Amino acid sequence: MRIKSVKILHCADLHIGDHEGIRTFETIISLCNDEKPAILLIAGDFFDRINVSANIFGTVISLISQLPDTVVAIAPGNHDPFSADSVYNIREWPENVIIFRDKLSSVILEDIGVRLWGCGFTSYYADELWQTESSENIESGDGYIEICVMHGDLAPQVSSSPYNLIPQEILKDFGFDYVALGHVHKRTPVMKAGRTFYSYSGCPYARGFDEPGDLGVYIGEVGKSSCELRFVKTNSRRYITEEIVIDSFGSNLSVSERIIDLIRDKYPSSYAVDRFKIIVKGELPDGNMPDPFSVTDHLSKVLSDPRVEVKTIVRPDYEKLAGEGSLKGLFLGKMKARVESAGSEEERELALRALEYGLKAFEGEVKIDEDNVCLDR
Ligand SMILES: [Mn+2]
Repeated sequence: MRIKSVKILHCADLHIGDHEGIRTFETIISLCNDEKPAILLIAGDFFDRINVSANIFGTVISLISQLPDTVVAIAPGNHDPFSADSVYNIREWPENVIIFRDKLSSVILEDIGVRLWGCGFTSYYADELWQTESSENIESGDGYIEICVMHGDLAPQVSSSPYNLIPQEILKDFGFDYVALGHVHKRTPVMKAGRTFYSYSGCPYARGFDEPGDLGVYIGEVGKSSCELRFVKTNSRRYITEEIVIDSFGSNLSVSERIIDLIRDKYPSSYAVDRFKIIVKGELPDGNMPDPFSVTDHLSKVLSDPRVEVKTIVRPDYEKLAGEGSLKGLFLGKMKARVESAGSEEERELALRALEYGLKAFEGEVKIDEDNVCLDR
């Protein structure tokens, strides 16, 4: 029997635990309804934790039941290990769902010519799950398309990890055609080692500003030594960090209006749904600094739950400061030279910041956490 290729959808790290995770899984299921992959690969951290409410589990099962003809293969991760008390063990799953557990094992999907491999965390940490129970040779030459799903850290990107550290050799030498990986939330391109294609699909929606840009899943055809996958976006909103540099400060309202103009210009069709973190920078005369709370309030009228960080620097008035006491004057002279001889923007910023704190120290104003000017709420 020879089947040329099989259509798959590879997703990972949904961390289902709230509405946003469920909503994203709905999007993935509706993609499956349109695209009709033979296998839906879920490469771990499907749930955010092992305790899943009956309500969430019921919703997940009713979504999966929309795909009776799709094999749903789950490789539990470090957030949702297949432990005795996990949702994988204590609940009833539909027949088309395969849940891998412990070391690498395989099932043959005769109809579609696939030997499906997978392993699964059984506790929060795992070692060498990629090893097979038996020392069977994976590439047995019988013509099946060898697809593997697993959760873990990939060497040599990391050199040690308590999360199923996967050596490069298993990608190169095990004879898989495609390895669907989960755990790393940042998507990688589809890469190749030896004759094996592999990728991290990344998390399919953002949960914070450390997960910027468009996020989604991989869909396409995998065959013997062939792999045609494309990225499909599934997130409804992006997390975007923007910097704005100001050189004068009139009022909180005017700064806010400048920010809103910038955002509307740059993201005309999505600014109302995307989430923004705005970093306000620039050199301003002493005593002139936007108030992050006030700016946030203004922005909230247009943006959804914006965050504002004010990182402006005091522009020193050397002339005004020149007549100060001797020690302070000495400090001022030295720091002025530092600022003026700075070789880069970063160095200049650092010198100005040091000058600002130094002058405050003379006034007895420096407190612990002085640089914590971020408004994070
Ligand atoms: Mn993980």
